[in-house]
Order: sequence, then C-alpha cells, then structure tokens
Amino acid sequence: MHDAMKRSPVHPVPSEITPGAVVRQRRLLIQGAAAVAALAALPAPAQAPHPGKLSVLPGVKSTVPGALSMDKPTPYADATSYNNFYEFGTDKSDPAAHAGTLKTRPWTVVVEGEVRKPGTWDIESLLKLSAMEERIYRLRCVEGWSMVIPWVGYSLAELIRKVEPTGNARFVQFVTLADRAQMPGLRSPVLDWPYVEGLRLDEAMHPLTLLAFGMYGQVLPNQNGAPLRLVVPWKYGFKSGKSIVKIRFVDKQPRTSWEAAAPREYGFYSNVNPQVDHPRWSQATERRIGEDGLFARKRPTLMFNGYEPQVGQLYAGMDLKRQF
Ligand SMILES: Nc1nc2c(c(=O)[nH]1)N[C@H]1C(S)=C(S)[C@@H](COP(=O)(O)O)O[C@H]1N2
Ligand SMILES: [Mo]
Repeated sequence: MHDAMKRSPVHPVPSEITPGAVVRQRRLLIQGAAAVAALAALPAPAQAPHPGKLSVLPGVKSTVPGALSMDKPTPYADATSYNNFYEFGTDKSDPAAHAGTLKTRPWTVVVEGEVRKPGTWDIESLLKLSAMEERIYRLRCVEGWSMVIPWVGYSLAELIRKVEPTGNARFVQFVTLADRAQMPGLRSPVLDWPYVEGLRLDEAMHPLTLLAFGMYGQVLPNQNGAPLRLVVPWKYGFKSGKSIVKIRFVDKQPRTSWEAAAPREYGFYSNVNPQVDHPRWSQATERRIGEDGLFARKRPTLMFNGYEPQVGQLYAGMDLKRQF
C-alpha cells in the first residue's frame, strides 16, 4: 500500500483503488460460470484523473531533511477543489471546474540558456530521470490559507545537474503553459501571460525544491498543475509554478508575473515571512484548508513556512524586509 494511504487512511482517493481493484475483481469473476452476467453488473471503473501510469508511483520515504511534515495532510477533496490557477479563472473553484480541457500529453519542457546541455525533454523522459519520492509539504498562499500535501516527485536539482549550468547561471526562470485554446482564463488580462516565476540558482538547487508529477500517490490532477509543477515549500504558493513548459537558466534576476503585476505587493524572493505583511493580507497567521473552520482561530505562520532550519542559511545577511 502507498505510504500516504498508510499514514492517513482517510484520503478519499477512489481513483487510486479503482482501476487495479476492478481488474482483479474482474479476473476472479471471469473464472466463474456467471462471468458474463457478473461483468455486466460491475460498475464502470471510475475515471482516473489522467490516463495515468503514475497511479503506481512508489511512495518512497524521502531522506531529504524537512521533507516529511508531521502535520495532517489536507483532505484530497479540498486540495483539488480550492486552487489558484489563474489560467483557468480567478475563483478558487475555477481550476477544478475548467482545467479538464488541459491536454497533458504530449508534453515537453524546453531547457535553455546558461547550460551546457540545453534541449527539449519529453514528459516521459522526465518521469524516468530520477526516483520519485513522496514529500509531505506545507504550502502557504499569500492570501492567508495553507494546505499540507503529499507530493510525489524528485528534487529539481536532479534535473539541474543533468543539464549542467554554466558559470554564468545565477537564476532560473520557469515558464508555464499559455494556450488560449485550453485555458479560458487567458482571456482575462489579470496577469501578463505566460505565468513566469523565478528562483536564485541556489534556491532551485536546494533539495527541498521539488519537481512534482503527482500527489496523494497519483498523477497530478490538472487543477494542481499537471503534468509537472514546482513546489517550493518555504515560499508563498505563487512561487510554485504549475504546468511548466520551459526552464531558462539566466545570469540576471528574471521577470516574474506577480512582481510585474504588482511590484509593491510581490517581491522576487517571496519567502514566507510572518513579519512582512502583504498590503492586503496579514502574513502573521493562516487558516488550514479543510481543517480550520471559517471561525476557528487562525494558526501562527512560521518563518520560511517552518523550513527555517533547512533554508535559513540561504538568506544569511539579507534584509528580508527590503528583499521580500
Ligand atoms: N501556472 C500557474 N501556476 C500557479 C498559479 C497560477 O495561477 N498559474 N498560482 C500559484 C498560487 S498563487 C498558488 S497559492 C499555488 C496553488 O497551488 P494548489 O492549487 O495546487 O494548492 O499555485 C501557484 N502556481
Ligand atoms: Mo497563492
């Protein structure tokens, strides 16, 4: 059984158990005399979120320090229905309602810029590039809510090492899909599409920075950024770009969509910092989705989202009030 399931047997993940279980059940039944009748009586297999081969991902326990939060994972239903993915609309329910149109195969990721081995990676080769493991990360949105999600993927550093950054590579920019045919939200000028994000190279190389392909032991649902996204657990959620199509290694701090949209509200670093309030939302506390009711007392937000022991050193000597 998958680790995530063992740890918390409450995840309502019907599609995880359905295909395999139904097939086995069918085999047994087919051996019987009433095979035909029994088959007709079986319910149709529930649709997996993707024509997914990742449903068999081994949830290997991560050895990366800080990678397994002890907090209770957010129910799957909440993590997949309360989302920010503006390409599909700005309401929290829009991504779940509209991301069904996202085509996740074929999918390629272009790696370019300051690397010795630029090229185009097919999603299938990215899936095989390194061993997948499960990471239970807290994700905090700048809007003041948070979730705890068992992601499946591997450290972005694995890919970075393969493409061999040159000495000029100091930052990494992540470009995500912008296709009007698949993404109704692009009609709105709320952001300057495509959605772009960036990290300093050492942040991108940090073992906690995850290239995620799945969650809760399954392929990523479209609304959570299929077929691959970044998860940077010590930064606000918006640094974790979804549905990535290009990774560029550059020498100068790259443009990011949120910074461009509202430079006074969103800085490049965007480390979770309870001492620096967003102009519209306090960053001192947060509400855990699916757990804290609307009227529950909010829980305190931790510096670097609680990952300070692992990442604090990256920012030694920086004024994090100025470089927010
Ligand atoms: N391409 C893209 N990636 C994105 C966003 C987006 O609008 N578009 N929203 C970000 C924000 S603000 C948050 S909080 C997280 C939410 O991730 P989740 O919906 O999987 O919880 O995704 C981030 N990645
Ligand atoms: Mo967010």
